[in-house]
Amino acid sequence: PHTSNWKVRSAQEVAKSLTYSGQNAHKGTFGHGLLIAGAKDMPGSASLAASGAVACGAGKLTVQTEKEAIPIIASHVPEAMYQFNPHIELDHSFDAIAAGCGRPSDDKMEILIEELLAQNKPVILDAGALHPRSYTKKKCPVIVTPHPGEFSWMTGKETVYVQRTRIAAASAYAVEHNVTVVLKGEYTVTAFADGGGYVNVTGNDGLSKGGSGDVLTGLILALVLRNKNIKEAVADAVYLHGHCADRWKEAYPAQTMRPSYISQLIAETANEII
Ligand code: NPW
Ligand code: AMP
Ligand code: MG
Repeated sequence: PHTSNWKVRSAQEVAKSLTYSGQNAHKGTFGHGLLIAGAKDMPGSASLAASGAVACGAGKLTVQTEKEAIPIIASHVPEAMYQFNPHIELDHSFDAIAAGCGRPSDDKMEILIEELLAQNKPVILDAGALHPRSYTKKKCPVIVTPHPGEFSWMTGKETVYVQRTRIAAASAYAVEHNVTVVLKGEYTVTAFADGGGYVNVTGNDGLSKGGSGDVLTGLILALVLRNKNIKEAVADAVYLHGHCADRWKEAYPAQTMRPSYISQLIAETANEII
């Protein structure tokens, strides 16, 4: 990759994104997100992602999940609307879509992904929505958010190799497939289709707990809804996610951090940056 196109996202840049607000705003101004996540054995993944999206400014949020999971998720995220019919009308009602947290990577998911890629609103793919695939029929901006294990599976390259070549590996995939890659883990790498990207310097081992990645998906969804500049939106979400954990670690042992705290810490940490 061209190193001149690679940067570290700064707090000042993130602040700009957080203070953006619409004049005469109403909930429609800030976009309607669709989150396809969670199942009866993993309702928490959807709760975590949906809480992240609401805490970070999604105007409206619909969660598509299994029927049995709805009351559980809704008890944590009353702001969201819920849908259990697996056939979703992907008309013009959604402004961005995130899929995969707490979902199996099966044939049903692949069929759904094909439909998602055929519409024109930004799509964020995580966990069960990640798969080795080409994106030849895609008509929309795509953001994939693998951890190194998932990226290894998507690319067929060993996890150790991925970790040794994080920037190069993420960048090569982003350029080849014309997508944005968020390769998670310490120093998360966000690679863009133009060969540039960001290395993130926030975050710590307090995030090394099941559920942290699900929250990140929600933050990305919210900021993509609020900011037309997808590159900025993704980099800002990654920054804020880590920043919340850094604030926690200043006051408490990292191991006491819980993924659900990220959404609660957004307000306080945003205030510091602004
Ligand atoms: P190892 O063996 O630990 O070293 P999976 P998942 C590797 C949902 N969740 N660096 C790891 O390696 C998610 O949304 C639901 C290197 C292992 O091989 C998903 O849908 C929750 N390697 C589903 O569960 C909370 C790394 O990847 C493999 C790595 C499965 O997601 C939890 C594990 O990956 C969870 O979020 C790194 N930094 N990170 C809920 N409350 O409902 C990972 N690996 O098999 O995809 O398992 O990430 O837990
Ligand atoms: P997932 O594996 O999908 O749950 O995602 C884990 C999230 O936590 C990603 O955003 C990682 O970047 C973040 N994370 C986990 N461990 C660390 C760490 N040691 N330092 C920084 N970020 C981390
Ligand atoms: Mg994950």
